[in-house]
Amino acid sequence: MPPTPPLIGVIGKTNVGKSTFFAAATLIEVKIENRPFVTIEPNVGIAYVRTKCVHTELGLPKCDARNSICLNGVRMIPVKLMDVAGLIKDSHKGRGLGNKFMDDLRQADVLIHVVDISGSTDEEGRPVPPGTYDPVEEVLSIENEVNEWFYGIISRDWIRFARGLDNLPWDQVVDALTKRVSGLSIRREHVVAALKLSNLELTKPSSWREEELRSFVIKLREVAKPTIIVGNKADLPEALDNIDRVVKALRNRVFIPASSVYELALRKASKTGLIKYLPGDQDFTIIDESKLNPKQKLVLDKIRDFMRRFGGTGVQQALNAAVFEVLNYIVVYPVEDQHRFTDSSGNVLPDAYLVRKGTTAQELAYLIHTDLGKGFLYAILARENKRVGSTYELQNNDVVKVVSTR
Ligand SMILES: Nc1nc2c(ncn2[C@@H]2O[C@H](COP(=O)(O)OP(=O)(O)O)[C@@H](O)[C@H]2O)c(=O)[nH]1
Ligand SMILES: [Mg+2]
Repeated sequence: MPPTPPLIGVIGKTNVGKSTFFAAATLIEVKIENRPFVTIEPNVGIAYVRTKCVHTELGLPKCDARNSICLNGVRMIPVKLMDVAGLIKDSHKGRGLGNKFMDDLRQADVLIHVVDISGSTDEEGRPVPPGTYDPVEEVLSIENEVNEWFYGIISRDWIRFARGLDNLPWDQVVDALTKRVSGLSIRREHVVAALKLSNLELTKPSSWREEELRSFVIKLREVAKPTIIVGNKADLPEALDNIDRVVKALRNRVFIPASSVYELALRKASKTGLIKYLPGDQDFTIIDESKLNPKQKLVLDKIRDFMRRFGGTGVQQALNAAVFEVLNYIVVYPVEDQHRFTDSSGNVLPDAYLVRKGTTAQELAYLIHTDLGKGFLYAILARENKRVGSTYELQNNDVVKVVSTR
């Protein structure tokens, strides 16, 4: 089975622009024919990460993208995006929303935390004059909410659970912990990392004090649901000071200033043919000046100023950062014919797979087809025309043919 695309959860306070971000990120002019997955829930949509299509590097005039889209050499690869119900302070205590929040959140691989960088929504998510509310406070208090949700779930009936582990060897302790959190899409490697980060390796869970359990839960949340921060509404003048402050206060975090309304406007204008713009471009071109009314011109000028300052609107940059920087995914292109870079029907580079860094040639073979994985002999890197074995770790933009007994 082809790789499951990563699921990005958009979280944040009410009224910060989550739905606008979601609408912008999921609006694209070309639809994929052969959809790798369907939308099952209303708040889940398809967004795309942007990469340079490898066909340009290979000197080919074009490709026949099938599981993704190639627009003038820009390969847009689908990912799932979820607009998670809004959080406010203390919502883990049952204020505002029920368990829907956690039901959504547990499925996510990575989180985009949208904050109102203009400071125009208070801690309850009510509109206030820009510059009133402190976005640093917002980041910390909402993350604390998420941590409290996790703590609430994991700590339930903890003492009895922990005592049951007392006589088990360490490996089985880790297995039991993994099982306990598996409903939150947390994997064994996350548990192992969190135990290490909280200095609780080889200790008896029944001996942990509350603060140790808390520390474990927070580290677990950090590694299993890594989070980038999007400073939305960066188009408002009050945002500038706040951006500096957030960057200073949260130095080691991935932070991207953005304007979701600008990105939405650009994608709409591109769809109706007013401008030429691909998501993530640093600029756009007006197709026919005479078709624009004065108001549209003014808006586009403002958007252009913003993009010059920030290198884009920030929306596509955030999606890319979540998948490539935080989750460490790479792109690989499976082919059948390593000389023509095609599948068996002659389509050039039809599929671009998003896989975790560290994925091996044989694991890729399994993703293409179970039989291909079982009968794996070797793989050929098409660009280098080089043979590699089953444990070869794939590199970004590898074009790979698998040779198998089946
Ligand atoms: N200035 C500005 N306003 C925005 C931006 N994104 C969203 N908004 C506005 O913020 C309000 C709340 O947006 P919405 O997407 O519904 O927020 P949600 O409650 O987090 O889903 C709406 O009035 C949006 O038009 C942005 O990038 N810039
Ligand atoms: Mg919303």
